[in-house]
Amino acid sequence: MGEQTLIIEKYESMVKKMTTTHPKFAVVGHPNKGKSSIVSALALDDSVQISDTPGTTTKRRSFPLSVDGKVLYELFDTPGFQRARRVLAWLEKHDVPAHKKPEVVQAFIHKYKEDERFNDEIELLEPIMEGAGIIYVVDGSQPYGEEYETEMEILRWTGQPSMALINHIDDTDYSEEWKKALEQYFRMVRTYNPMQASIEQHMSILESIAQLKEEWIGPVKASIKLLKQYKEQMLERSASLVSNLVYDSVSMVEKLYFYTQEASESEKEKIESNYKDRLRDLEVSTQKSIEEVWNHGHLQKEKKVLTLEGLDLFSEETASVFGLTRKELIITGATSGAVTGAGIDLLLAGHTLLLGGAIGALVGGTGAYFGFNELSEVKVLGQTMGRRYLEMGPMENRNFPYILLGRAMYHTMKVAQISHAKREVFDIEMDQTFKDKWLDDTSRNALEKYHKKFRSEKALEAGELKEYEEIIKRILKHLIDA
Ligand SMILES: Nc1nc2c(ncn2[C@@H]2O[C@H](COP(=O)(O)OP(=O)(O)O)[C@@H](O)[C@H]2O)c(=O)[nH]1
Ligand SMILES: [Mg+2]
Repeated sequence: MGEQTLIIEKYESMVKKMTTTHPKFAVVGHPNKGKSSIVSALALDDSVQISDTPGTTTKRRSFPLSVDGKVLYELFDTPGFQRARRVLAWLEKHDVPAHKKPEVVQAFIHKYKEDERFNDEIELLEPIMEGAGIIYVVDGSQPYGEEYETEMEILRWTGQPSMALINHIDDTDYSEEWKKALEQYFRMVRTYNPMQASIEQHMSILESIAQLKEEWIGPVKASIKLLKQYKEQMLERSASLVSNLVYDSVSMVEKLYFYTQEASESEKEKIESNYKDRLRDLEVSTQKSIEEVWNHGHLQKEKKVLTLEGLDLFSEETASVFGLTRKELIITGATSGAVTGAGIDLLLAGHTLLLGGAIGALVGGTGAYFGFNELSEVKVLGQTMGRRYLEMGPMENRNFPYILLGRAMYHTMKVAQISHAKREVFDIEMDQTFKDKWLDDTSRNALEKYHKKFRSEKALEAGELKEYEEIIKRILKHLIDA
């Protein structure tokens, strides 16, 4: 795997490194049709200004996508057309042959550059006349209308290679009429939804874009290759973060010194709450790092939308959504040798016995089960007076690593799939069947061996965490690509 890192940089800091050869695209169209959303999705950049208010963008802004400081391509977010009729009327006053039309557009820019009235048109035409390909964005959920022809006609005057993207702001579909009209002006017409944009869709749009200009085929193909590597890299980094989270949490040991004869109840409560807080902090910081890996740093800063804060790590509801049910927990115990003798008889006797009181009897008797709130015993350690301490950890609850993993997998999957164009609050609708999607018997058996090692207080052998990471990566890949 290559060591390239993909960096989203501000235009100002990129300027020096930019060559003039990379492909450039100006995303243009009517106000409020999703231009900025498309730029955000294609540049993997969640800092693009997206707004319900038409006319939010008044200056064009550049969003280069770069790997290792080398720009793959550059997108321009532009203001929407405002005075298309006036502009076209001016252009049409010049009766010139087709190959001279771009010069007339240049002349228009030159003449009205300082004129406030044409600010938006100048801002959008300039990058095009400097060589950017045109991506014309329309909203396929609104009917087609002749007023768009003025804009499309102006774009034709520029002589630059162009394509149209049909976006759908809501569910109504007028794309058939749009296609018929757009095909008269653009060689390529594609449908693209910036809100659902997956990396696959992204690559497929890039494939089309490459066709616009022969000299772009090479660089765009190279971009596609790098983006694939980049996605693999994001997956690897996520798997590594998740693995470390589980290892650090399960093996964590919290100590609390006390200086009296016996530890007080409040000291026992204190160590338990310290222990839980550290586990929660670990989870929160891992989530944050994963969001950064997938370039969702801004979303996190503006609104805490991607965390799973509503669902406490230690609640029973969380356990049932992300981890195992009591029944499954006992089965895990059995496969890892924790439930023996009478426990196994009960287990084999059939499901009904595992319900209600039988569970209490079974788990109480064997000691294999800790309630969701019981994580690890508080031990009193230390011999010399005045240096005694309470100790909690490593994690003895066998259910816990699965809960933690389930939450981490769910969070990573959502972060990996959310489009960079999304701005509204991200809804973590709990799906009671989520655990079935990631945890089958094979994975559980593969994982259990490592969880046992993590809580054993023995040092890990070389490569052991890496093996665990591979299993996590495989599961994550499956979830994200599904
Ligand atoms: N549901 C939905 N909303 C969209 C979509 N594209 C854009 N929007 C919304 O439409 C509004 C205008 O989008 P924006 O990208 O700022 O349009 P621009 O003015 O053309 O740059 C914003 O509120 C977006 O969130 C889409 O595909 N689906
Ligand atoms: Mg905009």
